[in-house]
Amino acid sequence: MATNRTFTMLKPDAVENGHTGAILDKINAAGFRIVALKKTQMTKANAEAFYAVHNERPFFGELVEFMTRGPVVAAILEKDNAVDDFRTLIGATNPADAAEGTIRKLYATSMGENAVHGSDSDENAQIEGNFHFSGREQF
Ligand code: RTP
Ligand code: MG
Repeated sequence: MATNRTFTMLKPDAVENGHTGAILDKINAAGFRIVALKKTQMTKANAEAFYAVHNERPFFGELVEFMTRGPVVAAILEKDNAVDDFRTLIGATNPADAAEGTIRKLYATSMGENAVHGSDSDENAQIEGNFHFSGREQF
């Protein structure tokens, strides 16, 4: 299986609740290599652009409000089959449906405030990684 990259953000709920270290430990233990990492706060314009694919959805305003209310921890991760394996590690969007042991099962509070983002395709992983990190910040 090819080594490739995914992009993640630990969302404001996870950072506020003090779960940054525990979630990074789980990501490390699952075999992902950290290519880039930073704590940052998105502006409204950043969040609207990042989640533009959802701009017609009823939850869009709430999502932008949530994602900008405090800092996130953004990272590019590398591993064999990174996109799919990372989505397995984080679990279903709604923590009530997430498998035992997944990051969302352990740390998410609701469907909206679900602790962590994971890219849904190789193409989006590249777009999202480059949204947050310059070439000189990726190793
Ligand atoms: P993500 O993009 O953050 O990794 O999450 P996902 O693929 O599992 O879910 P997606 O459908 O892409 O939705 C993006 C984020 O929007 C919020 N959401 N809220 N209240 C709701 O019904 C609702 N539905 C989605 C969540 O924060 C979700 O992760
Ligand atoms: Mg998504």
